[in-house]
Amino acid sequence: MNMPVSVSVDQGVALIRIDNPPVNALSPGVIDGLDAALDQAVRDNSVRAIVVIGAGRTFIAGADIKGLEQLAWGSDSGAPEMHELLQKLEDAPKPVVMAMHGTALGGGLEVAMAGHYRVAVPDALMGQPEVNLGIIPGAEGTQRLPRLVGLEKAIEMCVSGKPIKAADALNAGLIDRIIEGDLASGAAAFAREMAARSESHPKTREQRNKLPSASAISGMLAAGRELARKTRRNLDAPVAVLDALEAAATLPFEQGCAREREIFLTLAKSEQAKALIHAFFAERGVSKVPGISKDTVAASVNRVGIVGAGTMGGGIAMACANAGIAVRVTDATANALDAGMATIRKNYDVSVKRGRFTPAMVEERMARIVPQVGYDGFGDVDLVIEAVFENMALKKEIAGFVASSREVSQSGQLYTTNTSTLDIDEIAAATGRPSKVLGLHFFSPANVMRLVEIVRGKATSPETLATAMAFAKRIGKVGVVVGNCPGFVGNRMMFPYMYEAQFLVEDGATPQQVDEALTGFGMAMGIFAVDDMAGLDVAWRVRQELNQFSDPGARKPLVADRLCEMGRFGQKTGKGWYVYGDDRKPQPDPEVLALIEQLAAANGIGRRSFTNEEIIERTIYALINEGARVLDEGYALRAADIDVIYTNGYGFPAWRGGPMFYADRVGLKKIYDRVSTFYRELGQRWAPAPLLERLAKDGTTFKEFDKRRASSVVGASS
Ligand code: 3H9
Repeated sequence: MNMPVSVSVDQGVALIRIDNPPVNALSPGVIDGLDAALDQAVRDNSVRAIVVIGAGRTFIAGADIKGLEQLAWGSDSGAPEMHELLQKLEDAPKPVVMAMHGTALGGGLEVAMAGHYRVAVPDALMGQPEVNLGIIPGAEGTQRLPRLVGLEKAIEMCVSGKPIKAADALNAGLIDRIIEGDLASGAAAFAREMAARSESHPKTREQRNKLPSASAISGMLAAGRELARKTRRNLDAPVAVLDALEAAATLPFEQGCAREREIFLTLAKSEQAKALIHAFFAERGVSKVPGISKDTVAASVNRVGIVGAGTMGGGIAMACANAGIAVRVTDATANALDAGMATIRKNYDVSVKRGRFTPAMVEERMARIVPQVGYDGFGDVDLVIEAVFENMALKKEIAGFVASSREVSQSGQLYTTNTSTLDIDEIAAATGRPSKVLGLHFFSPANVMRLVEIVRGKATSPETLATAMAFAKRIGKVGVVVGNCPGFVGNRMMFPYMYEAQFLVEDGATPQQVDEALTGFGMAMGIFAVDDMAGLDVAWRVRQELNQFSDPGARKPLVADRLCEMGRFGQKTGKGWYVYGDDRKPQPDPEVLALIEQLAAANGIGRRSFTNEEIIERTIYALINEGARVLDEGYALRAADIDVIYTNGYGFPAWRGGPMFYADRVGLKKIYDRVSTFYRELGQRWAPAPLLERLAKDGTTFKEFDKRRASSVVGASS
């Protein structure tokens, strides 16, 4: 059996190497192995100094989140107990140097902080990301970090969960030296130097000089709590971590550790931890797609051609340029191109103002984007992304032209379309090489939003799919493979949700009340504010293109079309469901409220008031019911994939895990019962999804369904 921790001794330095792929997580074997290795190194008289290093691509990326998942669901064996190990490291009679590369995160950084010294390669990242999993550091990180970097910096790191780079870590006092070149030998040399310099070595727990004075503590904590509330809305852990940091600044070390442990254990079993850990694994799970294995050859994508310099095309161009990919952007006229490039420039300027990029980084990125009328040079690109507006005839014309013309295309080239709703197979057929075609559905703003739906057509080859998945990853996106149905997964589910919200206002709620109920639930934005931002004309065009209300018996929303006929397209026209002033904040518009009442009266709709709970049930349950259909029909591979789509592309709160995880937590029986009641009261559109009915009656969950379906094929029914 491979031991996860090994020791080798060279010229008086014991090198303790942790080798627990893929990320050297602190499994029980690693913790025990470290403990034994440390004993061995201390006992060995030939050893003067000790270096702890990670094998493979990283130092320790944290506690084993699988263990934390068990803890969240009730098994106490999942909570690593590291107090003894950390104390032993700190009390070691020989200098212990932690040598970091890759990522030293969570428990990884906590181990590192118990060493006497820390060194790192220039591109190493260090952080306490626990709050992103709904917990706080549980291995004394909240007690040692402020002792090394000061309370203010520790607050910033623990609340944001964002890792810092080696240079920042050196400045802050988290590490002692940056090692250029080979880390193991550089760290060993440093260790020898420290052994020769002194008999005693700094113990982090004994340091107090970086902790603030008693009078400064409360101001820092108040600012930290404000930061947590503002930047980590609805999350419990970023607020709770302040209590542990307060203990670090005000209590002796051991008492501070006890306080941290208490908070950690409470949060580790919370609903938010369950949901966020689910979200973590769900996001990693999307790369597991039947038919795609390590052996499926993904072509590398170094040059991209984008058709359309509008909002989507421009955002996609930025996402590519940010990842070092050369981009050609074409549009029909020089004016359209100029406008598109001006928007890209404006967006980059905002990034400079916010400190995300330096002006030099922006120039580098701008230089990667070549605007052009016509298709010169498209013959050399590896991947084409068509991003023109949602019109099938136009999309087919472009697909036919680009894919069949010798000058602008080559046989290995992938052709993709950024349609948000239209039939990929119809577009693929127009190219004459459908195996190289798929949908890449980006979300606006495409340079910011992490989600891309990768739409597999019926002829898409495994290699094409693998290339698209690798490309999405390269440009920093979460690519979720979905099947080809109108609206794919995300938008198909959004339609019933959006229309239910519109029926609710016809029935007596107001757009503002619905939006407030939704943001109160945790959605990043209310659906009416989302509609106004996306442009009401977009959904209007989709309604026509997909002929969404062709069934004469179906209830049709009355207001949205009328708003469009009035030229109220949302934010871009200053008016939509709301009215917008210079601050772009939505304000209720009496004209819209009057219109809603008038249309309801003219159509014999009785109006009444709604509680927020009813609003949530009518909207979120509509989303879940359609999600169950999408899943059952095979357009989504897993319920967890739907969760990834909704938390990354539609503002669904990750701390609720996503709509399907949320449904599991509410209980599918309860959801099914409500859906059935709505079906009786409100009609056909609420027909319970067969899968929801089956799972509810079996007393099981979407999570269980995912486990059972591991070998299904996405898009099987498309
Ligand atoms: C913690 O430390 C609590 C402490 O305070 C102590 C408490 C007592 N555990 O993301 P990738 C797997 S909380 C188990 O695709 P990348 C991951 O599932 C923890 N598994 O790679 C995937 O598996 P698979 C604090 C883990 O290169 C594979 O590794 N630490 C863990 O894009 C590759 O992952 C964090 O929150 C783990 N800790 O990114 C760090 N980490 O191949 C969480 C990864 O089967 N991890 N896996 O799907 C990350 O942020 C990223 O994984 C990392 C690498 C940046 C490390």
